[in-house]
Amino acid sequence: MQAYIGLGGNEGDPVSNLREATRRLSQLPQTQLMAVSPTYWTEPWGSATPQPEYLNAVVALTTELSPNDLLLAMQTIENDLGRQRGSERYGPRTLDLDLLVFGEMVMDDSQLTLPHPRLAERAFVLVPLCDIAPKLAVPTLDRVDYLLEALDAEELGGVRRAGLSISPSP
Ligand code: A4P
Ligand code: MG
Repeated sequence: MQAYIGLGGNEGDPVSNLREATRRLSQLPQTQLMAVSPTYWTEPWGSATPQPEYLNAVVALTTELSPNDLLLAMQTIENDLGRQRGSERYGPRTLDLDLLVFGEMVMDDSQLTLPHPRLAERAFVLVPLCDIAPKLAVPTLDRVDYLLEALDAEELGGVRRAGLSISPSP
């Protein structure tokens, strides 16, 4: 199955954390790394208290893992890279991995909602996703390039190309 994962971080050393997360994702069993987007510095979304900019990117995987097993593996990587789950919703974090799209899957259980519920509102997700999968039809929504076109200028303004590679070295 084709899976798209959003990576974000704004604490510690986000460049190194996103790089290490990409390397770890590429080494999961029954999984291949298919694409890595450019990185972007992005304004914090959704938080009332000031916090540093995020580094965001999106990767594409092909995997035989189930979506719930992939989510568990993603949470292990978050924890290993120093993620503390604080009380503040949308608060700062060393690494956040969100499962954006998993094939055609549409689901909503206590662990996992697919597609990711806030995907269509977020330039920090849609801009890098559009770099690697512009024509992807997001289940129940629309093509990625159309979703991005529908965002307003203010949301898009908070996202700028970082030019930092997080691809694992060959
Ligand atoms: N969960 C359900 N569906 C999913 C999914 N598709 N992918 C559950 C990942 N997790 C999913 O996540 C909370 C619970 O969501 C998990 O237990 C999982 O079972 P979490 O990572 O523990 O907590 P969180 O990330 O703090 O919460 P939340 O509400 O998921 O936050 P978001 O939506 O991930 O937002 N601003 C910028 N510029 N860039 C960012 O990357 N990220 C966030 C986090 C806020 N603001 C940001 C950014
Ligand atoms: Mg999250």
